[in-house]
Amino acid sequence: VEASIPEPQREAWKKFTPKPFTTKEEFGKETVRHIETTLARSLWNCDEGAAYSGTALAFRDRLILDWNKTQQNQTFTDPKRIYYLSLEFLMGRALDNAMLNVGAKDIAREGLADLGFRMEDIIKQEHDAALGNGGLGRLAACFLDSMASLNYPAWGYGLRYRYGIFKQEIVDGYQVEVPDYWLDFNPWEFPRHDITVNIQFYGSVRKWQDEDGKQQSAWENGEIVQAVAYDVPIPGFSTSTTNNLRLWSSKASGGEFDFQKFNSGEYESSVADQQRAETISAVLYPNDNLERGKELRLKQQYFWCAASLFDIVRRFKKTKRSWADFPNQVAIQLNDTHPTLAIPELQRILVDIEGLDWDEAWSIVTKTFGYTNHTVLPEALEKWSVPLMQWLLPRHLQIIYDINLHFLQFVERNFPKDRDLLGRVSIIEESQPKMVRMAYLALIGSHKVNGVAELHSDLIKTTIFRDFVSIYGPDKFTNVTNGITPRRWLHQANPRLSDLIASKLGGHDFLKDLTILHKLEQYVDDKDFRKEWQEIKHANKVRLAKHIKETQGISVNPSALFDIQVKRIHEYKRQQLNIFGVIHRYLQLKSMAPEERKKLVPRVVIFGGKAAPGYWMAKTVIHLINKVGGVINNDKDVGDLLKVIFLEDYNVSKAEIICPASDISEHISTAGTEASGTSNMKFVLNGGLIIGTCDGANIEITREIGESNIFLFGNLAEDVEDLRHSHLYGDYQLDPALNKVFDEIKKGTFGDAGAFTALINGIVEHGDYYLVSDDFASYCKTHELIDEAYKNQEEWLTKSITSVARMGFFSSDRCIDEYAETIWNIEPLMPEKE
Ligand code: CR6
Repeated sequence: VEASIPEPQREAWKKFTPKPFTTKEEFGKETVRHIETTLARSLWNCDEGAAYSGTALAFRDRLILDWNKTQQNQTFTDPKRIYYLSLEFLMGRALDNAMLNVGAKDIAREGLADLGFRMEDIIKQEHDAALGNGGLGRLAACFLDSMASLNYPAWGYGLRYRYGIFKQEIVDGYQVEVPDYWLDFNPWEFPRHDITVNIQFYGSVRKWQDEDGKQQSAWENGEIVQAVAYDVPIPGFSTSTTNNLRLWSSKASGGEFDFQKFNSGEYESSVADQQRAETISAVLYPNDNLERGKELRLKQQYFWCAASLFDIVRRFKKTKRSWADFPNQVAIQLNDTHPTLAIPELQRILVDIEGLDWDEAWSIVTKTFGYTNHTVLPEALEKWSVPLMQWLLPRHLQIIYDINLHFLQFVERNFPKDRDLLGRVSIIEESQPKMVRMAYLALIGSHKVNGVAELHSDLIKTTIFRDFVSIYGPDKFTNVTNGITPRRWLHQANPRLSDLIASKLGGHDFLKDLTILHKLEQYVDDKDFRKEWQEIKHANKVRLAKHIKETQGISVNPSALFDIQVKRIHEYKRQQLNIFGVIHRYLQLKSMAPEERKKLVPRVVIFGGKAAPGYWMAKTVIHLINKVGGVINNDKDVGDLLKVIFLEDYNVSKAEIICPASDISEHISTAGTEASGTSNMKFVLNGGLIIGTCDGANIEITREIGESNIFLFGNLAEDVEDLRHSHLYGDYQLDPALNKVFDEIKKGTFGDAGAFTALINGIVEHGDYYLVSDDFASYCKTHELIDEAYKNQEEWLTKSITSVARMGFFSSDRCIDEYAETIWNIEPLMPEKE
């Protein structure tokens, strides 16, 4: 690689290179310089917002110095890199994370204090980067943190949405969506106007035979949209490795076409073209676990895949290696099926543009890609209509048909005479209209397919991908159980607990090797340690109670049992089971004599989560929770014994306050539906116990922490299908306690009963698909056990400490190391020594 500064001048360059601040004075100087010059503010008008901006810019400068070195080191060493393609990155706030990862939070705190600001207030000024829906997007963010912390040469590729996930407001108990315009001031991104890619849509395919009689194809006459790169530095924890997250933004190409329009007086329509182009990256689709086949979504997917692959191929070509070397230099992980078009796109680049033979190209493609499946829910499996794809991406559709042909021929050779099998595994579903099954394409185009928890990885092999196990054998399938980054979810969210643990384990090394936590078990009987542990939990509950007071105006008692369910609202996650359980508790409480009530354990039941804007049933559940809260919270008979809170606008920064504050959290999906869940890990790592079904990662959490430290209930995944069948064809018996709950709702106790008819009928009339009634009795019983257990605070505390000590497995570092070894075949690249 040629350096742009010639050898003799490099000394001067090095002399002028800025040095990162190391003292509070240097930090203060940098911050004030940014406030005065970059922001054009002065000491007369520096509010907390400006102080945040100045601090963020000072840290950005620091990150970018490390970022430059990391990228340079990668360019010179040219190791195999991993490219993580995800349509969602739910990053949350960046400042606190940057300060902790570079280890300069204390310096900044003192520096800010000298200027008259409190760190806590400054951190709160930042708007969350909320480019994701839920677990899948947050997983991608945890993975970026781990890949940088472990020094893997890794890139994230995504879309730079102008609007992230909507802001949720609750008005009269209903969810209202407000746009999330988050880019007003974003110091964490670097626009790269020099890094652009032209992306084609529509058009036609021209075919011809070249001089050697070889069939050639070219995709022509389409409409061009430009992709512009925005780079976001991702600092590793306690290492100078700073990786890159590249987000693409769409822009009108501004080519001759527009120019012609301009000149011919079609000013308006040329501006309209521009707006249409910018629409591609305008908004994140707000569905979690649901796909709806919208044209704009397919455009987003192709736009992002094509730009990312162009970038990856361009980088590879600079090294002048042979194409056969591509899979030795490049690993691409598909986060769900959203980036599946990258498979036909790479095949197109290799065959149509680079002139490789089909088979040679296909062998490169399949060695390059890995595919992670995140759900077995049928409504979430992506399918795109063939006519739509024919119209938008004509050449890709041909390539997909050719991939399918080769694949089906292979299947036929190995399973002659099994016509049904061919129909079942075909990438093309023979429906009206025909559909492209993206999960099958992703699977066929990858060398490894993984699920995200053991049960889930087993389930995909026996359900949606069953036939493919017969075809390819079991080795193509593997499991990588999800994990979370302990930096954000322990150290940042719960600094006191992190420090207490560090005081026993001789420092914060456990943040880089979470298995070290097991040494905590030695201290489970240490009196002072236990006292401190309990105090920290209480302080975190006080912090959340304060937040509830500030945002909802409701006072809750921090000594009550905090029972929390925060996640997207979805029927399969069963917030309805929870709220029905709350009503059941309320009815019991009301029926007790006042003397009896005094023996009860006071509870605060906290809900939070967004419903997809078009998901009526989920919105009804939010409505019911709010109505129930309105009645119970104002009932004099109840007082402090039961409170029901719906926290508005659940997001990453709120999760950082919520997760450390639970006594119990709820992970109660119908068995076999939640692929993994990751908030279960966050709550347990912060010393909360959980109530859960035998689903997703709950099963492995139980195995690690021990059955006596978790409250499991409900039917098992293996029995779900039979139960559903019996609801429809047997004689169906509604749980009697649940029936009483329904009667109460129908009486109008919680407002207009008609509003909740569909919710009740889904269970009573339409087969109770999610087994709410089947699990109701064991759910309520288990909550009684929780009340009993909570009365014994000493034992509860022992469970809390023991659980945390056994959570080492659930670090996303472990998870990333597993991907690196079993799927990506990549090694860390240590930063150069100073
Ligand atoms: N909705 C799963 O449902 C899992 C995450 C991350 C999900 C959830 O159980 O923890 O992915 N699936 O693997 C999809 O988004 C399709 C999710 O977040």
